[in-house]
Amino acid sequence: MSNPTTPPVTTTQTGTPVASDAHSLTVGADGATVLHDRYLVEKLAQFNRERIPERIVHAKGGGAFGRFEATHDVSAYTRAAVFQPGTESETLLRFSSVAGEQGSPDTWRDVRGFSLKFYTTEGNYDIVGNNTPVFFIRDGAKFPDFIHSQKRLPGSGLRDADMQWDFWTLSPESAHQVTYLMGDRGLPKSWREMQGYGSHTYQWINAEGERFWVKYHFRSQQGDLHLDAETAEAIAGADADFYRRDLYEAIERGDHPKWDLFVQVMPYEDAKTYRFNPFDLTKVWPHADYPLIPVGTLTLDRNPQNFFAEIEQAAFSPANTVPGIAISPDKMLMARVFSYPDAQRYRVGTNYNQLPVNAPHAASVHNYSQDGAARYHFNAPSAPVYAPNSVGGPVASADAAGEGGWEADGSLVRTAYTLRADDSDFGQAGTLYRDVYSAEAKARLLETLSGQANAITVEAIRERFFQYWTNVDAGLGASLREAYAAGVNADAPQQPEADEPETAEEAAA
Ligand code: HDE
Repeated sequence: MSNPTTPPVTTTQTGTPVASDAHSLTVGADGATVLHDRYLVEKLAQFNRERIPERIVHAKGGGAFGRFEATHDVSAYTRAAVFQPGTESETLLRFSSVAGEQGSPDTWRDVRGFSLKFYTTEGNYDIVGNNTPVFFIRDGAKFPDFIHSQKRLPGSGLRDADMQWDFWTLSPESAHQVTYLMGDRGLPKSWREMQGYGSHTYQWINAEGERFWVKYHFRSQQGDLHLDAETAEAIAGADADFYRRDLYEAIERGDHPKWDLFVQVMPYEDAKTYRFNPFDLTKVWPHADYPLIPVGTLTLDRNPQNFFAEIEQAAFSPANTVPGIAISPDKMLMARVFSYPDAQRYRVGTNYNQLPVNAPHAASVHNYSQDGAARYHFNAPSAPVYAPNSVGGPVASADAAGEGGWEADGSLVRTAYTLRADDSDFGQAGTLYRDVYSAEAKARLLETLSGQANAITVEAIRERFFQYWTNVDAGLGASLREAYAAGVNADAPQQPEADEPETAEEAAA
């Protein structure tokens, strides 16, 4: 730091002192500005390039650094160093809303992102999940269409209930997640007071090479709390950055939020005969079949020093796995493994993984990749640029990689997952509504959905909306129809009785 009494001289980006912070170089005090004012040109050009494309989804967010401590022994299921008992790893967690743009209010109803990076000794491991255990669709091919329907109309630039419900009601696999979204999970009280999930099924591999299927659950020690719709709406107007501010201020005052990590573990062979497809991202695994097993605790204790460098440029990806952890045959997950690094090469740049926030902190990089825009780190000039080589360059190792996998065979087809006995689009949504939601939560859901019914303007979509909720729960569907009919009748203009006087003058006449 410089001494405040003698600040440094302002310089150009190449370190040359500049003559003025406030005056352009002009021909006389009142004359034209000249193009060779290199500092003016540099300053304005740099400013024009301050923004990078916002994330196409999850644009608005915030995050903090912390640590994960593995407190329990799950070595029977995974060899991953990060989950061996007693291990502590540095972490970065980013929270986000899905549909809103960078400046959108934090408290609009939405699913919330929960993106976690572990800087492990075996490379970076990312769990990029949400505050819900399921998702709206089960094939990545539908993702751009789904997101288009949640974002804005091409002409007016407005968000639109008709297209949201058109998509959802034509995609019945969305029912479980929409039941979460329209319920209390859609309006968390803060990022600190919500749960996190890996959502997908992942694979764990132990030191003996045995494989297991797992689901991640992060339980907030602060509780799982929500805002009521009216409060959320008021906050959206008063403080668009409500969640971002809450997290930042909590950490600044030393109130460090914590989550306990649990996993559900399914033996590898069970997946073949389980009563529904355990890789279908629209389903949860009942805890009665696969109970929660504790793994460790995550604590956030350090705010970023620079929001842009460390949060905006942070790149999370389900492709970032480590030895002992792999993906599963979930079509959504396989699409994501392509999509995230692709988005990040575009959004941040080819060498995004060299940035301090994305580079490994506890492992080192050895490979043959080179060059590309904004390359910062490079190999020693004596290092070979190709493999195989006979001069000591890095050599890949299947043992070190500890990759997972599964058996697969069949023709190339474009079709839905094979249906099993208990596979249904609406079953688990109905269970969530009937058996998990309290009476108060049910009442709040009914009110939210009644508002949605009113926001839909196309009759055929509204009819499908009623049918969709009837499929989730017949009673809920009937209550919604009733509430809507009552509202329509209440809103209908009241006709005065034909022969009743309308005004005092008429009455007197
Ligand atoms: Fe994402 N998603 N997603 N998503 N997603 C992105 O990645 C995508 C999905 C989630 O804090 C993007 O770098 C596809 C499920 C979070 O930086 C993009 C599919 C879940 C974040 C992308 C999904 C998520 C993202 C935007 C269907 C929860 C914020 C820019 C196959 C389990 C990450 C970027 C952060 C971000 C694509 C579905 C969560 C475009 C194609 C399911 C939390 O790559």
